[in-house]
Amino acid sequence: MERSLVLIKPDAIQRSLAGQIISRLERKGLKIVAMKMLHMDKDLAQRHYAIHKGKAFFDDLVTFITSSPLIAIVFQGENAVQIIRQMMGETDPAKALGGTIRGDFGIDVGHNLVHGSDSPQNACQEIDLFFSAQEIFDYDRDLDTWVY
Ligand code: IDP
Ligand code: MG
Repeated sequence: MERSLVLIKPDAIQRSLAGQIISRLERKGLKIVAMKMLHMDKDLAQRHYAIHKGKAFFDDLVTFITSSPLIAIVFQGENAVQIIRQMMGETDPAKALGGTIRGDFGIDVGHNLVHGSDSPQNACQEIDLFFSAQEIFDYDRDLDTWVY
Protein backbone atom coordinates (compact mmCIF):
# COMPACT_ATOMS: atom_id res chain seq x y z
CA MET A 1 0.00 0.00 0.00
CA GLU A 2 1.32 3.45 -0.94
CA ARG A 3 2.61 5.91 1.65
CA SER A 4 3.11 9.69 1.58
CA LEU A 5 4.87 12.10 3.93
CA VAL A 6 2.66 14.99 5.01
CA LEU A 7 3.98 17.98 6.94
CA ILE A 8 1.51 20.20 8.76
CA LYS A 9 3.72 23.27 8.32
CA PRO A 10 4.49 25.91 10.98
CA ASP A 11 1.86 28.34 9.67
CA ALA A 12 -0.87 25.71 10.02
CA ILE A 13 0.17 24.94 13.61
CA GLN A 14 0.36 28.66 14.48
CA ARG A 15 -3.10 29.23 12.97
CA SER A 16 -4.60 26.23 14.82
CA LEU A 17 -5.49 24.51 11.55
CA ALA A 18 -3.67 21.22 12.24
CA GLY A 19 -6.77 19.36 13.37
CA GLN A 20 -8.84 20.45 10.37
CA ILE A 21 -6.13 19.48 7.90
CA ILE A 22 -5.48 16.09 9.49
CA SER A 23 -9.24 15.50 9.73
CA ARG A 24 -9.75 16.10 6.01
CA LEU A 25 -7.12 13.53 5.12
CA GLU A 26 -8.45 11.06 7.70
CA ARG A 27 -12.05 11.42 6.53
CA LYS A 28 -10.95 10.64 2.98
CA GLY A 29 -10.08 7.16 4.25
CA LEU A 30 -6.31 7.54 4.46
CA LYS A 31 -4.70 5.74 7.39
CA ILE A 32 -2.23 7.40 9.79
CA VAL A 33 0.69 5.01 10.25
CA ALA A 34 3.19 7.43 11.87
CA MET A 35 3.00 10.89 13.43
CA LYS A 36 5.26 13.22 15.45
CA MET A 37 5.66 16.88 16.34
CA LEU A 38 9.12 18.32 15.84
CA HIS A 39 10.99 21.55 15.30
CA MET A 40 12.96 21.01 12.08
CA ASP A 41 16.57 22.14 12.20
CA LYS A 42 18.44 23.68 9.27
CA ASP A 43 20.15 20.41 8.37
CA LEU A 44 16.91 18.44 8.10
CA ALA A 45 15.23 21.31 6.23
CA GLN A 46 18.03 21.49 3.69
CA ARG A 47 17.94 17.74 3.16
CA HIS A 48 14.14 17.60 2.87
CA TYR A 49 14.12 20.47 0.35
CA ALA A 50 17.44 19.56 -1.34
CA ILE A 51 15.79 19.57 -4.78
CA HIS A 52 15.10 23.32 -4.39
CA LYS A 53 18.64 24.28 -3.42
CA GLY A 54 19.82 27.25 -5.50
CA LYS A 55 16.30 28.55 -6.20
CA ALA A 56 15.46 32.14 -5.24
CA PHE A 57 13.03 31.08 -2.51
CA PHE A 58 15.25 28.39 -0.93
CA ASP A 59 16.61 30.44 1.99
CA ASP A 60 13.17 31.84 2.83
CA LEU A 61 11.74 28.32 2.64
CA VAL A 62 14.34 26.95 5.10
CA THR A 63 13.80 29.92 7.43
CA PHE A 64 10.03 29.40 7.33
CA ILE A 65 10.01 25.64 7.83
CA THR A 66 12.44 25.91 10.79
CA SER A 67 10.65 28.91 12.36
CA SER A 68 8.27 26.97 14.60
CA PRO A 69 7.27 23.34 15.33
CA LEU A 70 5.41 21.25 12.78
CA ILE A 71 3.69 17.86 12.63
CA ALA A 72 5.03 15.12 10.39
CA ILE A 73 2.63 12.33 9.41
CA VAL A 74 2.85 9.25 7.23
CA PHE A 75 -0.49 8.54 5.55
CA GLN A 76 -1.11 5.21 3.88
CA GLY A 77 -3.66 4.21 1.25
CA GLU A 78 -4.09 3.25 -2.39
CA ASN A 79 -2.75 6.14 -4.53
CA ALA A 80 -2.05 8.07 -1.32
CA VAL A 81 0.53 10.35 -3.00
CA GLN A 82 -1.76 11.52 -5.80
CA ILE A 83 -4.85 11.76 -3.61
CA ILE A 84 -3.05 13.93 -1.05
CA ARG A 85 -1.58 16.20 -3.75
CA GLN A 86 -5.10 16.72 -5.10
CA MET A 87 -6.49 17.45 -1.65
CA MET A 88 -3.64 19.94 -0.96
CA GLY A 89 -4.21 21.90 -4.16
CA GLU A 90 -1.66 23.86 -6.18
CA THR A 91 1.53 25.12 -4.53
CA ASP A 92 0.34 28.74 -4.76
CA PRO A 93 -2.82 29.06 -2.64
CA ALA A 94 -3.94 31.92 -4.90
CA LYS A 95 -4.24 29.37 -7.73
CA ALA A 96 -5.45 26.42 -5.65
CA LEU A 97 -9.10 25.50 -6.16
CA GLY A 98 -11.68 25.93 -3.45
CA GLY A 99 -12.23 22.66 -1.65
CA THR A 100 -8.49 22.04 -1.41
CA ILE A 101 -6.51 22.67 1.78
CA ARG A 102 -4.42 25.44 0.25
CA GLY A 103 -7.38 26.87 -1.67
CA ASP A 104 -9.54 27.06 1.43
CA PHE A 105 -7.02 28.17 4.06
CA GLY A 106 -4.06 29.91 2.34
CA ILE A 107 -3.20 33.09 0.48
CA ASP A 108 0.58 33.25 0.06
CA VAL A 109 2.87 30.70 -1.67
CA GLY A 110 5.39 31.01 1.17
CA HIS A 111 2.69 30.07 3.69
CA ASN A 112 0.86 27.19 2.06
CA LEU A 113 0.17 25.16 5.18
CA VAL A 114 1.00 21.65 4.09
CA HIS A 115 3.57 19.45 2.38
CA GLY A 116 2.81 16.21 0.60
CA SER A 117 5.25 13.98 -1.27
CA ASP A 118 5.11 14.37 -5.07
CA SER A 119 5.90 10.76 -6.05
CA PRO A 120 5.95 7.36 -4.35
CA GLN A 121 9.74 7.26 -4.74
CA ASN A 122 10.25 10.67 -3.12
CA ALA A 123 7.76 9.65 -0.42
CA CYS A 124 10.02 6.75 0.61
CA GLN A 125 13.07 9.02 0.80
CA GLU A 126 11.21 11.73 2.71
CA ILE A 127 9.68 9.26 5.17
CA ASP A 128 13.17 7.91 5.90
CA LEU A 129 14.32 11.44 6.80
CA PHE A 130 11.65 11.81 9.48
CA PHE A 131 10.86 8.32 10.77
CA SER A 132 12.69 5.15 11.75
CA ALA A 133 11.15 1.81 10.76
CA GLN A 134 10.05 1.26 14.39
CA GLU A 135 8.06 4.51 14.37
CA ILE A 136 5.85 3.38 11.48
CA PHE A 137 2.93 1.17 12.51
CA ASP A 138 1.52 -1.78 10.61
CA TYR A 139 -2.03 -2.35 11.80
CA ASP A 140 -5.48 -3.20 10.46
CA ARG A 141 -8.57 -1.02 10.60
CA ASP A 142 -11.99 -2.66 10.45
CA LEU A 143 -13.27 0.30 8.43
CA ASP A 144 -10.97 -0.52 5.52
CA THR A 145 -13.55 -3.10 4.49
CA TRP A 146 -15.77 -0.10 3.73
CA VAL A 147 -13.11 2.22 2.29
CA TYR A 148 -11.98 -0.42 -0.22
P1 IDP B 1 4.89 21.73 -3.35
O1 IDP B 1 4.96 22.00 -1.87
O2 IDP B 1 3.51 22.00 -3.90
O3 IDP B 1 5.42 20.37 -3.73
P2 IDP B 1 7.36 22.81 -4.43
O4 IDP B 1 7.50 23.38 -5.81
O5 IDP B 1 7.95 21.47 -4.16
O6 IDP B 1 5.81 22.82 -4.06
O7 IDP B 1 7.99 23.89 -3.42
C1 IDP B 1 8.24 23.53 -2.09
C2 IDP B 1 7.78 24.64 -1.19
O8 IDP B 1 8.57 25.79 -1.43
C3 IDP B 1 6.34 25.12 -1.43
O9 IDP B 1 5.37 24.33 -0.78
C4 IDP B 1 6.39 26.52 -0.88
O10 IDP B 1 6.30 26.49 0.55
C5 IDP B 1 7.78 26.96 -1.26
N1 IDP B 1 7.78 27.70 -2.51
C6 IDP B 1 7.66 27.20 -3.75
N2 IDP B 1 7.70 28.17 -4.68
C7 IDP B 1 7.84 29.33 -3.99
C8 IDP B 1 7.95 30.69 -4.38
O11 IDP B 1 7.92 31.04 -5.55
N3 IDP B 1 8.10 31.60 -3.37
C9 IDP B 1 8.13 31.23 -2.05
N4 IDP B 1 8.03 29.95 -1.64
C10 IDP B 1 7.89 29.01 -2.60
MG1 MG C 1 7.32 19.58 -3.63
